[in-house]
Amino acid sequence: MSADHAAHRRGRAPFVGVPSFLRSRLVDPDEDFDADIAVFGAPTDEGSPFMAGSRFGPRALREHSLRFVSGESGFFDPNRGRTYLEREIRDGLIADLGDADIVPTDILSSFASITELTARILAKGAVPVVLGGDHAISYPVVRAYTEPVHVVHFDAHLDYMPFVHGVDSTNAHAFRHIAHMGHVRSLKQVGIRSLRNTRTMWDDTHGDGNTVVTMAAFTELGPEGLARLVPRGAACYISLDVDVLDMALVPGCVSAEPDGMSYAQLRDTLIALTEQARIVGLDLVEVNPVLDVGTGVTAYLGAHTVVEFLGHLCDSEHWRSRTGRHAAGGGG
Ligand SMILES: [Mn+2]
Repeated sequence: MSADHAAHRRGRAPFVGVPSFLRSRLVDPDEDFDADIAVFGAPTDEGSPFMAGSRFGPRALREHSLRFVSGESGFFDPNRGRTYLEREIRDGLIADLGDADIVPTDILSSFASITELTARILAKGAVPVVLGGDHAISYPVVRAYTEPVHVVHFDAHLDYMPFVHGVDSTNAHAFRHIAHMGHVRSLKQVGIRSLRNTRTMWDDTHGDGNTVVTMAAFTELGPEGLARLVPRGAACYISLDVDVLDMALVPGCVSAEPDGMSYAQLRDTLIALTEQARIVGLDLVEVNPVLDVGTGVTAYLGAHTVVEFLGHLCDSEHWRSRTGRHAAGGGG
């Protein structure tokens, strides 16, 4: 039987079967697991004061990730003439842990289960890859770390809203929490440009010693210059709001803004970070399938970003020395 036929027989068409991220093995987090990368969903949008719907993000991202699965192991990049994630997929080094428990109307309990699941993954020595959900979920993820981390936050917005009247858990508050965590060594906020960032947020994040790289500054700095803001070899957590990309690219993102990054700018910056730092986690948030267009391009682009990032992460020098695994080669 041809490989192609076998692939179809095993239900590999993207619209067939139960979707896990990249069709990786589904693992019950309550049971023992061994993986280098642990993907899970944080399907809550109760931190969205405007239009809800990003709770459906993890499911849509998983569905669109299936489009990168073929009868071959890994994905092939024609621009670079080589295959990525070949070994990771063939050897089952990526696991999908399903979703964190979400308790509707009880955001603090949902946050607690997101933190608990992240901590469990870190205890296993795996790198968490978290699919949002709105941007409020980054706070409970980052607080699960115990080692010192540098946080790189891609966004059009500072998400640095003051805590007023006890409101502190929306998607506009996460980075005020994160910046004040003892183990967070630095916070870089990249792609900032929205005219809805307030002067107060701007003054506060600068006052707290964070680095703000506006879109104009990013254009000057470039991907390598940005990556060099993180100390070489340091532990780095990346939080990625899809609205860092230009509005035209993300119709299914409620907070989309003009004058954002091109995909190539974001991709090259993510690659530069995998080469500069030791990546210890990633979240991708604010894909809202309810608002997306019929083709699901925003979910597709979100899945594309995570898949391509993981390909380069697993190919990086830091990753190879961490896992003791060497590049599979994959034809290049
Ligand atoms: Mn944003």
